[in-house]
Amino acid sequence: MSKLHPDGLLQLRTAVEVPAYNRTKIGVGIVHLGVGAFHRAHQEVYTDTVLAGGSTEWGICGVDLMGPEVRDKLAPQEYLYTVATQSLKGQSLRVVGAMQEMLVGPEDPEALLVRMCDPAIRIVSITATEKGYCHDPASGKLNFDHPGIKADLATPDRPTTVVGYVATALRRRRDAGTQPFTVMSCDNLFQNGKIARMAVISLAEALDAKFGKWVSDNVAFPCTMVDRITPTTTPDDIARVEADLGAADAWPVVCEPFMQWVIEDNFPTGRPAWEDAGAEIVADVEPFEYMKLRHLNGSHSALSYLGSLAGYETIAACMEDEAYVKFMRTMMDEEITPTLDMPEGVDVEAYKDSLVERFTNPAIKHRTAQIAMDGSQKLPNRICGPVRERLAEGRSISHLALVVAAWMRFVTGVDENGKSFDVADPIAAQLKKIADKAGNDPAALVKGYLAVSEVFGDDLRKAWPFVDAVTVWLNLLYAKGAAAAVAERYG
Ligand code: CS2
Repeated sequence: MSKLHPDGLLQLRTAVEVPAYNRTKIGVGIVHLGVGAFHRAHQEVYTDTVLAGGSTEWGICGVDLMGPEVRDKLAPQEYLYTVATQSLKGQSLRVVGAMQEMLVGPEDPEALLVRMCDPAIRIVSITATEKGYCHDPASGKLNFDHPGIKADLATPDRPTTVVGYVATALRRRRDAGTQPFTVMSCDNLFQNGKIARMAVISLAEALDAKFGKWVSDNVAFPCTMVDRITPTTTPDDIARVEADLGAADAWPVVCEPFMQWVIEDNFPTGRPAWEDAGAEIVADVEPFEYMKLRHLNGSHSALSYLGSLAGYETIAACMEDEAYVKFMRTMMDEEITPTLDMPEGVDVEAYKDSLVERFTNPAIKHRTAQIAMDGSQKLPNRICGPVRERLAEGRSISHLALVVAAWMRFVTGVDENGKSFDVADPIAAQLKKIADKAGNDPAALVKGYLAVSEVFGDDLRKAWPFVDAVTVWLNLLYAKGAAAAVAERYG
């Protein structure tokens, strides 16, 4: 089988969509930090459509800040790769050509800084996951004890973090008299632009107060809401894509058909016409962020912990359990939707129906273990926010408390059969220590975990209705196991 390559596009199967534009005429206008599967299934696809519409200045330089793996796979393909959209009808394939080049941060930080300082670069976009902003999720402040931030303060010209690269590149651009780029976060963080802004300004100020002020006065950090379910690519996916593509793609991405992108219109130095590709450009992204983060990502986290405990490997497997679906829907209806204030014309009921449908798609093997990762970073946005707001109004938080109890049961690192497993979380060691101290005593576990202030702030451990509800649920999870506990209350 030949390999995916620009010279072989005409030999691909006829049903495959390929870049309908001359890639050699495209200039690079965007540096994207974090070329994970999600970015390649989302922003690259929108940008590819804009390029197919005739734009020539918005090619993407993809950056991996972890290591060379993705670059080494994509470079021989001249950065072409396949997006395989999976539905009940099978898969449809599209070869995306927006990525023009790739750089690997740790391999040559200076080369990346030079690229970021090129005046042609007008946008630096980011998908670094929640933990990539090196902040304390509960307080929303930059964590100056973070090893990456400490390193970037000590040697700013050899950055390691997203925050460090953006700050140093902006400082060099200011010193060279080049206009700053716009910084666009595309992560699942509430007010992601504001978090990115806070992180970059905090580091900039610590480096030099005047520079911090300059960033604050001159750099735009639009907020965005991004959505497309994109599981990690597996060897099976690679084989299936190869069979239908008619060429071997070393690193395709698989995703659901649905995609959505809501972007705050705040790009003083220009942007691609992403609206031509279906993005919604709005003055205020906040209501859309709430709607998506709390309903979709909140439900995802809920199912990932309860599902992992019950041995359900994927979200689609969770959706085969009627009690789990009932729980998800009840939590959204009773405790999440009432926290939203949506603009007129947005049909939240239809949105929730579509979520149930999307999660049920059996062609998407989205592993509960993947979503369960980094819960300490995800819970504050997804679950603790609505809990806090509802407590302040004296409203019920019972379903949300089950998510917190399931997270606590999960991060003990011992499954329902007594088998130990590794918890993937930046504070896994701290979480394990708490579990070791508390043993299997639910009340002691609740007390220990609620004291983790980066997740629960300093207030939730004192909110008695919440503490009690979590304790009742954790007792039930230990007594019956997750599947039976959910069946008992929602079956
Ligand atoms: C998921 C998200 O892994 C997770 O935490 O909830 O990646 C989710 O699939 C995306 O936000 C969907 O747009």
